[in-house]
Amino acid sequence: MATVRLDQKNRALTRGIPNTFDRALSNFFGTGPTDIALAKDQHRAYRQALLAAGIEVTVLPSDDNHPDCTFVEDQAVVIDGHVLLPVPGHPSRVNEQPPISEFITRQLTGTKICSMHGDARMDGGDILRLGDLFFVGRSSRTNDAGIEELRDLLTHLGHELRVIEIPGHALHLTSISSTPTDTVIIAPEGFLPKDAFGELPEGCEVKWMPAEEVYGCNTIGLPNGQVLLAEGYPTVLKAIEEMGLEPVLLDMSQIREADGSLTCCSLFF
Ligand code: CIR
Repeated sequence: MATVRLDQKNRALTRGIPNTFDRALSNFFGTGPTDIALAKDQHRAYRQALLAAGIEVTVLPSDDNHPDCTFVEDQAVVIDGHVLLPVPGHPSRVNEQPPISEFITRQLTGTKICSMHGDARMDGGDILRLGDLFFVGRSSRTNDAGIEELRDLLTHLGHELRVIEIPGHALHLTSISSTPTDTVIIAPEGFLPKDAFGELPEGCEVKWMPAEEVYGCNTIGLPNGQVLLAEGYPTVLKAIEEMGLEPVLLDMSQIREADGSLTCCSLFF
């Protein structure tokens, strides 16, 4: 989701919360969801917010064999209608991909679908797009071989890719940054060096937020001027309001317990 520009956000794929969600991987923001019914309600509210903003939302059935299956962002990289199917960086997540790739392939007929091979590993959550400039996190889930496969696709499309080192106490690049518009990155202090994103195109900027609001830095900007935000991060909320955008606050507490942020739960295509 972090790989499409605002004007490309028309349709979103989501996937329900499985009954095994309490077994989702949880090593960063959370220690594991404890209330699956509440997680399902929070996911429903998330889908509703996208629908209310005029996005066409598809919900794939969840899969109890894959506790992390809700986090569809990691499973496919859609860039300008092209699709890269990564090999997910955690072995337990590899078999989540087939229903997602089948759906995307059916929807985007006639487009180029590339699959990663060999030792390449990548989670879609490590990619961030600012207009036509791309960033990728080198993380515990995304390795150099994966980054080179992404670079091949972006070079073919004429886009620049910059690599950012993700510190060991963060999961993905999108766990610690997002682009609520095509010209602004928001990121927490203390996770990345101040020059991590390099020199940005004219009119673009990074807005730094307090470290304790790291989870709130993952936002979803929408074409209608709304921005989905997690509840409980006042500095991020104020920054979004000061940008003249309309915040839509969502309770993400149980999804956060599984280290999932807002962008992780959808794949725009
Ligand atoms: C995982 O560890 O893979 C999941 N529990 C959370 C994935 C979150 N996805 C994302 O940041 N793009």
